[in-house]
Amino acid sequence: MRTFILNERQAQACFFCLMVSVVPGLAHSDPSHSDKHASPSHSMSAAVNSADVKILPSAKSVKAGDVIYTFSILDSKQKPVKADDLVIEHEKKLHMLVYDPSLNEFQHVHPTFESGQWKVPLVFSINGNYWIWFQGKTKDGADFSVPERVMVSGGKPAHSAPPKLIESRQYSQGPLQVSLGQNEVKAGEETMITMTISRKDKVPLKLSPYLGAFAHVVATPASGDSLIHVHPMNGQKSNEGMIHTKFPSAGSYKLWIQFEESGKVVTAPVVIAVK
Ligand SMILES: [Cu+2]
Repeated sequence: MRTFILNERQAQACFFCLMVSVVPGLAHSDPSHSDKHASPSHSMSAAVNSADVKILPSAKSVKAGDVIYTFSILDSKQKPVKADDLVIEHEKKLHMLVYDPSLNEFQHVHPTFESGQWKVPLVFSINGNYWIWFQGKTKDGADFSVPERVMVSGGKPAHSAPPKLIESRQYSQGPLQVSLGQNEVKAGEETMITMTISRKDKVPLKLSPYLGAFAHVVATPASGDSLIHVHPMNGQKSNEGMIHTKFPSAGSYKLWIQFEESGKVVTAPVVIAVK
């Protein structure tokens, strides 16, 4: 049992921090930042075996284009999981993170439960054997983060994979800029990386919470086979977030940082080299 001590202001700012890190085959959920922090300490809760939750997709392969992806969820007792069986987290019952093996294509979507089935629209233009992570929390308090694959064909040729990830802690899109702190990040160690959002033009920055958090940060290594999903705490300044997480192994990680600015969701891809 590890305990992280944060100062009181940080802890109060951390209403919704969830960190889930899962390696298939050795599936474990690591909700070191689980949902509510009334006290200024973060403690690890008991590991939840994500492998107990099963995803049954209606198709393992799809044609490129606009797809309605449908699936069922089974709990540890093989019982179908309906919308009522899940707790709302970050404004949604279920979060799906979708990316191709090159880590160039990324979607974060929220399925709905209709007529006994979960469904969600996805858009695929590039071929590849995509990863899909299903993240949610059952009513008994168990966080799950379960991976699936879906093969997309009939679209544009797949990007080469695995990607060569070159460290880049800055991203800009039009006048918007996201910069991460330059501190060294070591495998297996708790780390705090500052993220700063700014605008290069004269327009004032208008940040609003995205799905109940300052930002959503999703990270995966070049292999794509594990996922970290963490919500930065508010930093000292209103345009600053503090990404508190732990990268399990050395190597480069691709991060997709999502936040809302002037009413639009921005996805900022960056790469961190973990020593
Ligand atoms: Cu999130």
